[in-house]
Amino acid sequence: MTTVQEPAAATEERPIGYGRLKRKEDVRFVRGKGRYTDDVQLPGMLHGAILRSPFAHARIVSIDTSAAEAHPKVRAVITGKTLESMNLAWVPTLSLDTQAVLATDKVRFQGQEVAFVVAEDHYSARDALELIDVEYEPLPPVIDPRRALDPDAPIIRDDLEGKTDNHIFDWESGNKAETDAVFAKADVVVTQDMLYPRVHPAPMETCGVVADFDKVDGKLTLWSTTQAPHAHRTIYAMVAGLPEHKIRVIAPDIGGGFGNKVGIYPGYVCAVVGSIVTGKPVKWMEDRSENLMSTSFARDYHMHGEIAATREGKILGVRVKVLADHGAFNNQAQPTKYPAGFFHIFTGSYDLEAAHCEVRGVYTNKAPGGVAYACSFRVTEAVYLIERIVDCLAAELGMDPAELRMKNLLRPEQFPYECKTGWVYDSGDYPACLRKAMDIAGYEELRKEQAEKRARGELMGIGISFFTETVGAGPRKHMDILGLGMADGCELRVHPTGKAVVRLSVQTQGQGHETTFAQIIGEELGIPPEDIDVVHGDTDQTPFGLGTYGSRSTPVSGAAAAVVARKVRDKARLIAGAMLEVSPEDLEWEKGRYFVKGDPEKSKTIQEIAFAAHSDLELPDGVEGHLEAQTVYNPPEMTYPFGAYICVVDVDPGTGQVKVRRFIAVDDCGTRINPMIIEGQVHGGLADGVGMALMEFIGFDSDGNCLGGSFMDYLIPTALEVPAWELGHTVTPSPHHPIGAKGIGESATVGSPAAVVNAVLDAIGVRHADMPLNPSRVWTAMKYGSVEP
Ligand code: MCN
Ligand code: CUM
Repeated sequence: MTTVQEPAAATEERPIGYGRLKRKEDVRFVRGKGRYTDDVQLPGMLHGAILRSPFAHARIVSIDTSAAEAHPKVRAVITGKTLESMNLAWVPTLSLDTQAVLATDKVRFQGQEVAFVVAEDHYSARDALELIDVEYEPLPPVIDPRRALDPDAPIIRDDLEGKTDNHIFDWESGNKAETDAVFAKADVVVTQDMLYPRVHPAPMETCGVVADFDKVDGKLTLWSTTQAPHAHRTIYAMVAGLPEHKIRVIAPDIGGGFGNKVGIYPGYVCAVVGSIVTGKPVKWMEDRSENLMSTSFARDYHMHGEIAATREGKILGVRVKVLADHGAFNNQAQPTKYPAGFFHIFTGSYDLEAAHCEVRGVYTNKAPGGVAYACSFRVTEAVYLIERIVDCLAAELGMDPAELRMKNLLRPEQFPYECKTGWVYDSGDYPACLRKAMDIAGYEELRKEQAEKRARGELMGIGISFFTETVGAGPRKHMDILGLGMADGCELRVHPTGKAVVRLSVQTQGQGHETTFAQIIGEELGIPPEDIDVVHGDTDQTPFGLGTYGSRSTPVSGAAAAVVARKVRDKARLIAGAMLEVSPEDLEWEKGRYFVKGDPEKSKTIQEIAFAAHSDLELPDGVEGHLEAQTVYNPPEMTYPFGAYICVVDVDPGTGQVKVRRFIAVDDCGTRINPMIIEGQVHGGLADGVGMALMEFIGFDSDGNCLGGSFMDYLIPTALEVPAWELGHTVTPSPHHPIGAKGIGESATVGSPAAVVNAVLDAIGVRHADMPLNPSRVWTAMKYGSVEP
């Protein structure tokens, strides 16, 4: 079993006891004993497979399933027609659009779901797909979002009544008039177009489900790769018309989510229908290409940025126009009121006078989605935009990019700080954070080295980015998903012997919640973390809450855990008073026990109190037996982690190959619960950032064929492409979070791409080139000074 390391003395590094506790869940993972959706085997279980569209845009003339139905091992073939009869052919999306489960009229992206085969085994189901005869009439596709609103563009969503174009939404934030005024008086205005290309979270485990509908008691049980079991259950209930208590969603172990597992995919609905139709459990697991081609992508933002400043380098304002490619159905996952996610935090970490953004969303013949891949709801795009354009400004002014940032960073005394688009940043010391990163990097020395190398014709680059994140969605008054407020429940029960079980509404996909949530409870109650069982990922066993994404687990559910533990502690005080025959007010808490003020020998440990709570002890009036509590935590505000990143690259002048030589990351996520887990989160996110900056890209040819449909084409970083990370941290607790913690899960993915790109462009002396900066694109940029998207 896990051994608990001695809680070290409280330091800046370790305000929460137990610190670098090894992960409890790894006991099963490192032994191959994890239990994932695909490990679920049920008696009589059948297997589903999906027939997908080869075309990006085509009318369906006919579907002939007779040969597939005649296959000896096939039990059912489901098409859009079958679903229409159940009113399930179209379902609502997380963005209040509709999405086809199986295409009825048209296919609208390559890889769209057309038919679902249920067979006795996985291979027969796949074989039978080839027996389905679909006649398509190809239509011209819309691939380039910049052409989507042309008068002659084909209409993708002719299923929507009265729809005569491919427009989805227009959204704006900030003050246009004030921003224009600031630009009019500025000495310097720099303008830059940039694309944050379409990328994919590509979790190790693809998406899937096992659906088991029990006809006798009418209960549907789903084992599924979901980041939000409770939200999924409610959505299934609303869509399928089943009562919630007749639906159980179980998220077993999950092999990475990164936002890919927030939504409900057509395959899940088909598996449910397959189980209802056949009366047997049905498993559906997608393969790698299906995952890359059809499930939630990320980014795809075409951004036009403008920055205004004085000649001395004081930033005055930022103005942005974004064209957002949302694919064929608007199935972006974000709080309802925010069609561009939290992009409007694009003013970043700087103290400026005015800002304004306009975001326009359009349909194209591509897979739907839009918010995934450790994005903090589009903060990734926002950070990239501001950190790129600040570098463009530095180049224009002939200023060092670190100096320009230092000059404009928010100062500690400005917190809480309301930015020009309305976000209220809770806490931070930005200059100290950047200075720390520069010290670790040896920034001034690096610049000297770079100058020497330049003189010899060697290309070395140094890139900086400073980011502000907003995580912890969110205050109910500001945000909801499909009308569900974003609060999280938590229940804590201390057993008679002082062991405990805590039930969470969030769901880990690898972030280590079974460990860190036990640490939070342990810190509050003095019960060792190994004595605390963390239950999550099963709607029949956990309280309602909206799940894990947007790095909200620590800010919201982590707060709930601290609050519920404090409730238990308050109750334990009353019981300890009865045990010690003193008034509860005369007791003082010290981690793990109550003692009588002025008489520390007279005390009761939390374990003794737990036993007494279940014993024949005479309890004071109004105090029920047992030691347990529950809570629902509605965050008063978002939390604002931040960080300073510095990347050092060498570029081969002959081939354009980029080598990331060093990467320094100083993060501040407030109070740190488990520094080891935080470092793991940061390492992973930095690798993501290097991947996006240099390698990852989902492209399409002019017919809409997806060019990133396998790991041969969609390149993800390995240990070979990344350096040994150099991490540092500062600690600025959140003033409104019970333990001062902010989220960390997406910080590095959000903050790092700009540092890498800034470094490469610094090396080759080009103002801007779009990601991914692979050798051919870097080479082209070196030769021609820019490179087409
Ligand atoms: N933590 C901590 N101290 C803090 C903040 C966090 O010790 N001050 C710990 C937490 O206790 C938790 C982990 O760090 O164990 C991440 O916490 P948090 O920042 O709250 O993020 P979430 O748990 O909500 O995770 C979601 C986030 C998102 S949205 C994506 S995307 C992403 C990420 O996590 N997906 C991941 N990191 C991932 N890591 C893995 N291994 N797999 C994924 O799918
Ligand atoms: Cu936007 S990816 Mo994470 O929030 O699951």
